[in-house]
Amino acid sequence: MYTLYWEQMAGSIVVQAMLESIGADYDLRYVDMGAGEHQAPAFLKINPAARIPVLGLPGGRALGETAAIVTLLGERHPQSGLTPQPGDPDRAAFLFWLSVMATAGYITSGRVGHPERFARDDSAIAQVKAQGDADYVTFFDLMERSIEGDGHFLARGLGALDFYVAMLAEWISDRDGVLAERPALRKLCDRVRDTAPYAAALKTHMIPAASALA
Ligand SMILES: N[C@@H](CCC(=O)N[C@@H](CS)C(=O)NCC(=O)O)C(=O)O
Repeated sequence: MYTLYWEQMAGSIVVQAMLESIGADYDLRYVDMGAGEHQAPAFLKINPAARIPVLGLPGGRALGETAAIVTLLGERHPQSGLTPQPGDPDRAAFLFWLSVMATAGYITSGRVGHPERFARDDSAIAQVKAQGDADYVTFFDLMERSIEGDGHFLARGLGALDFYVAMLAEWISDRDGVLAERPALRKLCDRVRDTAPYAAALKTHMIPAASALA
């Protein structure tokens, strides 16, 4: 049994979509980041980096960092076909794009969402936000140019990278506008939203929940 520590519209979306796709047994534990629960001692024992998502593994260990979780889940469930396995010719592209999404994508979304954390004083916040917005658009331009498949990131078909990039697109404030100008990305995001695993994950992440740590 896996345990997914999650928060509304957080990076746990891609992990839950993978768990659903795999057909794994898992339970959900909501962490109220607004109340600072990710900074509390109980949670820091689970993830010392104080971040969501975290995946509790069968046997008691826990793993943070979205890219690490995606890679591990893919390796533990190769039959799912969600990630190219070691030795697969697509493995290098998978690792490369996963790393790009985790850095240029996820980290930039943090600058857009919380510019105050990247500014030394209040007067710099607006500039940080403006540059974050511009970098986020640049990231989605890169995604648009790099989609190999027809409605999927890699030509081989639906996989974890599709769940990941579709999740990053959920966080764009002008999602419809950005996707309207990027047809390949829009097709991918539409296809992903139409899949049952991702739709289930998105539904979970849109509904407020009660804390599981309180
Ligand atoms: N590098 C981490 C970033 C995860 C992250 O920043 N998650 C956000 C929620 S989407 C978070 O936990 N933020 C806590 C905070 O901002 O203090 C990953 O890829 O998993």
